[in-house]
Amino acid sequence: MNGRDLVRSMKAVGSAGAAQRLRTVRAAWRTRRADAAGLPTRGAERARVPGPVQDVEPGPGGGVVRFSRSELRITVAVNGAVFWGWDGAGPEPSYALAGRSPEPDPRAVLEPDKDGGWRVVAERATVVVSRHGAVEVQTPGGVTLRRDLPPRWWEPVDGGAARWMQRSEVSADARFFGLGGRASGPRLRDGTYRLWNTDPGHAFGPGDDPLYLTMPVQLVVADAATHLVFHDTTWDGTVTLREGEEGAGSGHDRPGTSELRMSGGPLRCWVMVGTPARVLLAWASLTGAPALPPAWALGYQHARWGFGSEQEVRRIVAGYQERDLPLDAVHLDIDHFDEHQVFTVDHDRFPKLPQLAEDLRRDGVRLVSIVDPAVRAEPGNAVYDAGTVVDAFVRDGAGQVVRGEVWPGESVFPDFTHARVREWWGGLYEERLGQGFAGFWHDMNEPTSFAAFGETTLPRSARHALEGRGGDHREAHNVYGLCMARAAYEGLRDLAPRERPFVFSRSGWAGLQRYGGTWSGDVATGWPGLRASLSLVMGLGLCGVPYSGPDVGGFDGSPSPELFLRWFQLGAYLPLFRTHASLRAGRREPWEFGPEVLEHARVALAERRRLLPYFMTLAHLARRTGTPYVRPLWWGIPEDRALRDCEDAFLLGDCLLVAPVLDPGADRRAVQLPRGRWYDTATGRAYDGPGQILVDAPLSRIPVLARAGAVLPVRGEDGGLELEVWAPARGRTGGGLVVPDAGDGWEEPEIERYVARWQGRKVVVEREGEDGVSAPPHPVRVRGVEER
Ligand code: NBV
Repeated sequence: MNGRDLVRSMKAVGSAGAAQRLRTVRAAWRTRRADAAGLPTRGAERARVPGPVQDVEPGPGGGVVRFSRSELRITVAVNGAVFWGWDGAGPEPSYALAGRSPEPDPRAVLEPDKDGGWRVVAERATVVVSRHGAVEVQTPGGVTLRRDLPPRWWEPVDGGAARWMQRSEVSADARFFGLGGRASGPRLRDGTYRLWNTDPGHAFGPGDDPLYLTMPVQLVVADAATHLVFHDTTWDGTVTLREGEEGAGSGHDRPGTSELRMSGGPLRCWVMVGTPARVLLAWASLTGAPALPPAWALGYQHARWGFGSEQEVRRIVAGYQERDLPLDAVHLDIDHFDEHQVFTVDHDRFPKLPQLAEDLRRDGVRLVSIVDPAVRAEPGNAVYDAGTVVDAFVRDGAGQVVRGEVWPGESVFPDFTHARVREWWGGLYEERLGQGFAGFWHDMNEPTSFAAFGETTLPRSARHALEGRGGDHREAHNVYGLCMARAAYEGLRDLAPRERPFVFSRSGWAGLQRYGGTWSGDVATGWPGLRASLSLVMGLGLCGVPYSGPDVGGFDGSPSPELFLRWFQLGAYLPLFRTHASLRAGRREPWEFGPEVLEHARVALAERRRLLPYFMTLAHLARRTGTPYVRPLWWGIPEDRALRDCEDAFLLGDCLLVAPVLDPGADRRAVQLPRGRWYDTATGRAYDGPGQILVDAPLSRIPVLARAGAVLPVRGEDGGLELEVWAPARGRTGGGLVVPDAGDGWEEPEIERYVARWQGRKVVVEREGEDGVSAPPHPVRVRGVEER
């Protein structure tokens, strides 16, 4: 947060502003002093490269290759993922991994390669190590996907963390995606991206980097194959990407490059090779299955910073009800806390919160609570007192509890990298459950601590438990939000074992999906912000975090009716569909933008509700396969170059292609179609891909196309499940999966599998089971036959 932004947000908190501003100056000085005393000074450094190969030691799944000044450990795991670590680094400990690292694949062996190098041949990839420590990943057919040049370290002469650099080349046609939530993607253009979770301190647009949730995960899509590379290091760093060029200078290809520079931490990585689906499956098997949200969290949710009082919440909810607009959850922001203190309630403005929750619940509306990690440092604050007793708060190098400045004033920060602290914090959600909250929204957990100058986070020298290993904030910063999410998730599993926890978190790291999802944070109101929303959701999905969505309408200011509507229409097709805005922003209720917007928003809401069983099925499939609900158009056909470059549309599951309107004044738009037949769901008109088409996009709707042959579960008018079937192309068959979910709980529903085919002039749908085919147990509606 820079000075101007700080002043702006201070204004937002009102009269506390002046005193708080002073405290942010004090906090900044304290950080500076703590770091001066607690961090090693950067003195002389010695550069190092691996040097020439000396010998090897084969081991399970690969082995160790020794160089004169380093050693490289390579292991191919049973899930097909390849691990390698320099300087003896192994896969554990790791905050990203879901459990122990996967077993080595006994079939993979280290064997000599040409020119004194070595290689490990595995089923899905071959890893070739050169004599000087370059590491190449090849497809089983021998095409090079990635070539890492020998790494380089700079070691402080008087000890301490070495910084390092890893330069890699990818094929000239490759495109980069990932690196967590990036506003300028999803295709990552040439530039430098920082790996340090950061609250930008103002409403952000596509030019802002980094944001709240970064991770060193690159998904690289190329003709020969897709690969995901994960550098398992939590420290601060940068990635500089440069796309390659085919037929550059004198007809030769110029490879794409990635240069990773880290300020510390182990140099180790995982690589997965295959189709996008296989790669994400391997990634989920490594870092954990995405948590399954309760069904209501796939509905429509409404939030606001500054709802003010119980009456206002009731008024807003009544506004939805009177207009017959579906609403599934309302979120309460920090203003419902007593003076912004986490796990408290302002009883003047919210005197009967459990009653409010119960009344809303009766109408099918859940309450969600914001949870900030910063605890007001004041004896008498119950969380502070209890946390002090269990020694929960982060200390500095001299052993003093670190104090920062956040919404509740001078604050302390739980050290979520300690199991005991997580357990204590997880137990605090009991108070929230008692108030009637059903879901949790983690904010400010980069972590953010206001500062008049310098970084708006904890001092880098602050000490953390790091699961008993001990270390400082340089290492713990990026996993702070991840560990907080873990604390909540595990606490909620204990406190309400029959319900699926619903947690979404602003910050996080690789593996966040195990505990919940995320959202855009404070995306700027404006057309660029709308585009950034989609970029974030797609990019995060490709990093294994499938549940997310933006602040529909943007966080600040007031969107034009048109912008609000277009955002709302996009949001209706994203996993987290939530309107939200800042204290000072204009309203975001759909009726605040005039009757026309209201009617069109109503259609979007109805469609979202109708698609709920489909969203639920996608959530189950994400959990089982790691495949995100929202996928780039190239998902099934990564070799289609035109799709690879298309960023303004997406696939929602296998069945739908959604083409949001991202520009003002549009009443039609171009859509890049993947191969096969697609129906415009509004008109029933069929189009054959691949190719570009122009479709109508009147203010009343955004174009949504259905894949020929698709079978998708929808909610019928009576609330029951129905199958919507889109006629396969003649001579072809189609099908789809349905996971009938009970809405909450842990029961494993059986996946239903359907096939659709032509029988004479009719399309028939059958359920395929273990003992043959049968008629579907749900009503079927076939579309795309008569309309053509
Ligand atoms: O808690 C207030 C806001 C919240 O509404 C928003 O969604 C978060 O991203 N919060 C940030 C803190 C204040 C930001 C200026």
